[in-house]
Formats: sequence, structure tokens, C-alpha cells
Amino acid sequence: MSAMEAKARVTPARHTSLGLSDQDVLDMYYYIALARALDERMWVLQRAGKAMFVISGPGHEGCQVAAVWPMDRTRDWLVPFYRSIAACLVKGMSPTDLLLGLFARANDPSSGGRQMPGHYGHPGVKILSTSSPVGTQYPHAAGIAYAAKIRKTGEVTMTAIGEGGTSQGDVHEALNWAGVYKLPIIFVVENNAYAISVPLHKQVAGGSVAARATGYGFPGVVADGSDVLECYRVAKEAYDRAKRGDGPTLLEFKVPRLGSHSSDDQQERYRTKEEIEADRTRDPLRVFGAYLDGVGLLTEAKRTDVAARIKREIDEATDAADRAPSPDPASAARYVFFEKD
Ligand SMILES: Cc1ncc(C[n+]2csc(CCOP(=O)(O)OP(=O)(O)O)c2C)c(N)n1
Ligand SMILES: [Mg+2]
Repeated sequence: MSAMEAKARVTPARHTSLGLSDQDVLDMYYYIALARALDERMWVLQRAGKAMFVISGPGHEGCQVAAVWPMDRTRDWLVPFYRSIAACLVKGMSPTDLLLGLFARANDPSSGGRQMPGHYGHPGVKILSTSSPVGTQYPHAAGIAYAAKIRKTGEVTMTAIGEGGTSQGDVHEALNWAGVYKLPIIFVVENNAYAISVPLHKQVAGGSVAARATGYGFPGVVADGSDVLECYRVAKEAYDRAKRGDGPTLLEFKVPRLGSHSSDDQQERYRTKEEIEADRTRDPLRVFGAYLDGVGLLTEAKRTDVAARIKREIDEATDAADRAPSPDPASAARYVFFEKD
């Protein structure tokens, strides 16, 4: 036993004091690694000409898994954005569901192949379909939370956005409404310091998104998005608060941006090498993996097992989604115009 392992045995591990079991944290690691592997596969498929576009979330996975973890996966609502791959996986979408959207297949649960890739949704697991204009998910989510409050269902809603998107008017209307009606909602802001090529200081006056929550009458909390357990701690508090009927919380997670904005972008053109390298040291997959290693949970053998299982799952999902039929061209206008039965 190494000195570190020995220390971990005597001091209660951080996750244990947060009420998370060893299995919980290993499962969280699995989802972070699964989301990363799926993300990487999406880029390979796009570069191979199998998908027209990809937008994904490398670096955002840790806070997403942590944020959704306290939720009731069948009863609560998620209103995601285009980087929410890990959040959607934890909420109940499968890798195949997500790849059906990338390939625009007829049985894509998000939109039947009608949306651009990255517009996730799944009625079966209460994930609302994403709209393209950034910011609109916030009032949609506030509406769902308002309905839950009126109907007294006890459901909690979580929505997510980037820091740049918070400059949209829709976001402020949603925050205000949620504050006035003390809605059971969690507003997540995944702050990766860029909105495509536009840096934080040109998009967020005052520099802090979380500080704005105070003006709407509820707490705004900042957490390091590389620290999965800290993200879980603040997310659990926000969830319990919503459940108790005490109203909304805004969670600002500071995350590294490990890739370009999308497959139509090249971040090396507007970020320095040093900045990109510094982000890599904050990779939640590595940081959380090192934590689990330190407490003796993620041995080399276990890590190899997890990686092999994930590779198999992603390979199977890729094949299944690739084989699935495309929508019938005659149905292209379905859901756009009213159709008589
Ligand atoms: C209303 C609106 N304006 C512009 C866009 C184009 N657009 C898509 S994502 C994006 C950047 C958003 O940045 P941020 O909110 O920080 O999220 P990130 O992509 O960094 O995660 C922009 C400008 C859009 N989809 N909708
Ligand atoms: Mg951003």
C-alpha cells in the first residue's frame, strides 16, 4: 500500500463526506469518460465525412455529470444546450440516441433527423429538445418549472448555457421570472471563457455571471468545473433547495475549453498556445481520475476495464446509428405544417 493509499484509508475520503459511495464516484467517472469518448468519436465521424457538423463539450463533462447526479432521472426535467453530452447521458440518453442525431436518422429521438447535430432532446427521459437561438432554453426551462410549481408535482428542472449566452435578454427574463415565483429550477452556466472567439470580458460585463443572481433574489454560486466533487456539492445544495420550495439557484461552473467551438472553428487562431495548454491541466477527466487513483479506487486494471467497456459501447452505438435509416424525404415538412390525419 502506498503512503497516499494508506492516508486515504484513515482520513474519510472527500466523496464519502459528501454522501457519495465508492460505486457512485466510479459511476461518475465512467460517465465522464463515456462522454469524452463519444465526443471524440463524433469528431472522427465528422472528419470522415459521416456527419456535416459537430459541436461538443470536452472539458465540460465533469460539472455536467456532477450537476445531474442529484436529480431524479425519471421525474425531473433537463433543458440542455449543445455541449450537454455528459448531462444527457446521465439523464438517460444512450450513446446510440446521441449518434442518431449526429447522423440525422429517422429514429433520432431529438428531432427525427430534422435538427442540426447537437440539438439534444428525448421525450422518454424528460429532456426538452434544444432550440438553436442561444438563451431560449432558459425561459423554456422556467416555464416547465412554473408548471411543476402550479401542478405541485415536486419535479425539479435544470437548464444549462454558456457564459456568452447569458448576454441574451431571454436569460434575464427567465432569471427574473424564476426569482419572482421562487421556481424549483437550477440555472447552470458552463463558463469556458469564450463565446466562439469572443472572450469573456467582451460578453459578460462585470466579469461574473453568478453575481447577477443576487439581483434576481436568489443565490449565485461559483465552482471550479475541474473539481467534480465540489460541483456535486453545490449542485446537491441547489437541488435540495429547489425540492424544499426555496426557489432557484444559479451555478456558474468555470470549465476549461479543450477543443474548438465546433467543427467550423479553429481556436489556435485566437487563443495562445500557452492558454490552450493551461486548460489541458484542468481536464476534469484527468483531475477526477487522479483523485480516484489517490483514494485507491481507480487502479490501472480498473481504468483499462472501463476504457475497454466504453470502447465496445461506442463501437456498437456507432454501428447501430450508422445502419439506421434516414428519414423519408417526403416527410421533410412534417412538424412544420399542420397535417390532417
Ligand atoms: C441568439 C443566437 N446568437 C448567436 C448564435 C450563434 N452562436 C451559437 S453558440 C454561440 C456562442 C455561445 O457561447 P457561450 O454561450 O459562451 O457557450 P459556449 O459555446 O462557449 O459553450 C453563438 C454566438 C446563436 N445560436 N443564437
Ligand atoms: Mg463560452
